[in-house]
Amino acid sequence: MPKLGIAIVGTGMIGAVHRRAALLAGAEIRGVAASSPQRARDVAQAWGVPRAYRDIEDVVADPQVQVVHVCTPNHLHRGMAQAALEAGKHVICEKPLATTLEDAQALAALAASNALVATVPFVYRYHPVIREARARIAQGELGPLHLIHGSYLQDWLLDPASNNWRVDPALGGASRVFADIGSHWCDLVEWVSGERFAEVSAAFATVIAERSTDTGQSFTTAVAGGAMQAVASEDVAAAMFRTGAGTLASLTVSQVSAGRHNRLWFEIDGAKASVAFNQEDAERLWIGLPDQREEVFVRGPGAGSAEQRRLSVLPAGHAQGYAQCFEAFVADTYRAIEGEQPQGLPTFEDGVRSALIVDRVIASARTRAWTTIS
Ligand code: SOE
Repeated sequence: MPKLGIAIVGTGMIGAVHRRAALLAGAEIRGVAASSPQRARDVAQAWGVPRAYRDIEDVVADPQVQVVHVCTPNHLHRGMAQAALEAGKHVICEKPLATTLEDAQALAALAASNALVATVPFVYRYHPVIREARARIAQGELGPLHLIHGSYLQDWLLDPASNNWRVDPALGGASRVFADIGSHWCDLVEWVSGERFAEVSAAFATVIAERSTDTGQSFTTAVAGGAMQAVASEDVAAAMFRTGAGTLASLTVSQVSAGRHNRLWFEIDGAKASVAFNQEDAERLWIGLPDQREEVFVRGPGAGSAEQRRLSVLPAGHAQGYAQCFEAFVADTYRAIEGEQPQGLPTFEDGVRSALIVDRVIASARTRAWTTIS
């Protein structure tokens, strides 16, 4: 079978992650587009790919490209993804799918009407123990749910000398920490628990009032001693949710929590058992049981649910993590393009769901009131 031809638009940290996953999934990278034609030429040379596209029009005019990976700052997602879909290309678009609910809805409608595969990398769904947790909850092992709680904490913006395009609402959108990482937690917890948030009460805080004016190329950039500017997006957020089934949930999100690099954590407590997951220790699923008993399910190809075993590509003890999640997500997207129906593939519909939650979280934080989600 001929290789899928792909283009990567946006060549920062996440563009490089897409590149690696695409190559491992057997695609041929036809070319790249970047923040300037010169950067596109530099990256094309460094990556050894044939084309350095001028802009998105140049990308979508390439008949060899069947899939466009949109890895740009958030405010460009709508225009890039729309151009690709209108040209009949399949799309993987980074999250958040768009900076407004209306834009996300328009993209999902376009993908559906053109019958194209369009996916969003909610990649934490691809940790094998996440599949295990979902299977156990679906089989009723937890019983009716009592409580969902957790946090997603990072520290890469702790230093006021750190800045990034995500901090600027004109580039990242009206919410930063919630749209950037709270969105992952909500997608994951709704998908694992099988329950959907119906209402929310949220609050935002900006705890670092000023940051360096230098936004750098990478999300780890910190520039000491430079000029400072006011911050207009939230560093931390807290949200309470109630699901349609009536289960209460709470979430704390931060990008300024020292020592927490990428700690997405949740616990789901049911009448018969609890499960807990920590993305920084992603090989293990904690299972709490009555009578002071507890168990740990360890990732591996030999046990557990079919999806857990499918995604366990290494023997137990040979740690899998973020990179393998991304690889599995991209490979499943390409399988869907070939006509398969991989389980749990996050699509533009999930991107719309996420945009709806973010929209209602922002509304609740602004009005200081409980707000209906669906
Ligand atoms: C930065 O907060 C970031 O790279 C997010 O944008 C990703 O979605 C998350 O997976 C890791 O952290």
